[in-house]
Amino acid sequence: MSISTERWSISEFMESTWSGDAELEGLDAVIRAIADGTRRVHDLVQAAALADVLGTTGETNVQGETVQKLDVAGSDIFVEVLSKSGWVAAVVSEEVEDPVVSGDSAEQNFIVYTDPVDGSSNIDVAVTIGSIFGIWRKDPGGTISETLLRPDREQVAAAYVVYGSSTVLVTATRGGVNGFTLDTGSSEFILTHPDIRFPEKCQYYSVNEGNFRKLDGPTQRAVTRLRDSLSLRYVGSLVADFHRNLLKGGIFLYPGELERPNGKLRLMYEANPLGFVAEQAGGAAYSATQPILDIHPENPHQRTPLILGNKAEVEQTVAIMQGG
Ligand code: P6P
Repeated sequence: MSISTERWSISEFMESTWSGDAELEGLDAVIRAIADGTRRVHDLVQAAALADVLGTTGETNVQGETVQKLDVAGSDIFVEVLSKSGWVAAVVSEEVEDPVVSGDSAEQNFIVYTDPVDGSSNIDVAVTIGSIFGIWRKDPGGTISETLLRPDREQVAAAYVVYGSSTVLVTATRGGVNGFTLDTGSSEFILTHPDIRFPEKCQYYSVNEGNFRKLDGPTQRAVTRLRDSLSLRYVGSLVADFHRNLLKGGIFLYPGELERPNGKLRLMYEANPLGFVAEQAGGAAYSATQPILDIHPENPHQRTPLILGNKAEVEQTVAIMQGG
């Protein structure tokens, strides 16, 4: 059933909004590739047990984490569609230790970092999961390997997908943040959330309260302050928690712990892309000490603490965490 024919498709939106902006040249091809991959992952997520994508492969990935069948399927799909887009020089996936290089022609000048299926273990219990993409331009003066670790602030765009009660693809450029809902009847992504901005009011905080005892004193004080003033919403799926907080107002934290000072989440394909989206939507994203986008990466899979959401709430929380 086609839900709406009155709203822009993602292609119509990109043609109307991005064409003519030299900084975005070719980005539409990358987003179309992500949309194509998302349709395929959406089908797997919906089929789940029927497509034999539940459970683990029995292997561990380069991070030493248990690999879910959907992790591998999603990574294979997004690496394939991005590599075939004609505009991507290399893809770095959480599931693949080394970058997948697809070519170094003049047109292939994007580098894409992706967490292809974030929160994948939730698929076994039919809970919302997501895909995350950070998009940089290759440095024209350097080789691909030399320019893989782009400074975070040089990110050209970011995108994420939330596979929930509906499948929503959210794109962010310096021109703004826009959400597109998959119309399963027509397989089109329809503009349903134009110009997304964080609401003024921060309603929710999202943190794993079960880790409270692992936190240092200032961080415990910061979490206690949030607990005393906001409602707790924690799915255990970063994209689900971030998307709700972006639309309804909220702050997400995965802080460093006494035994794990850099926390759990990845800089290049979780914190950076969502930090880019947050900043373009009027929010903020910090590690324990600085804006996420000010971090100069040292390796593609490095971890970082992440405090992400309404700007005022994030800045106040980080100030307390720093002993303020
Ligand atoms: P915990 C999912 O495994 C994930 O990487 C993120 O999507 C999520 O925010 C976080 O880990 C949840 O971690 O330790 O609270 O289960």
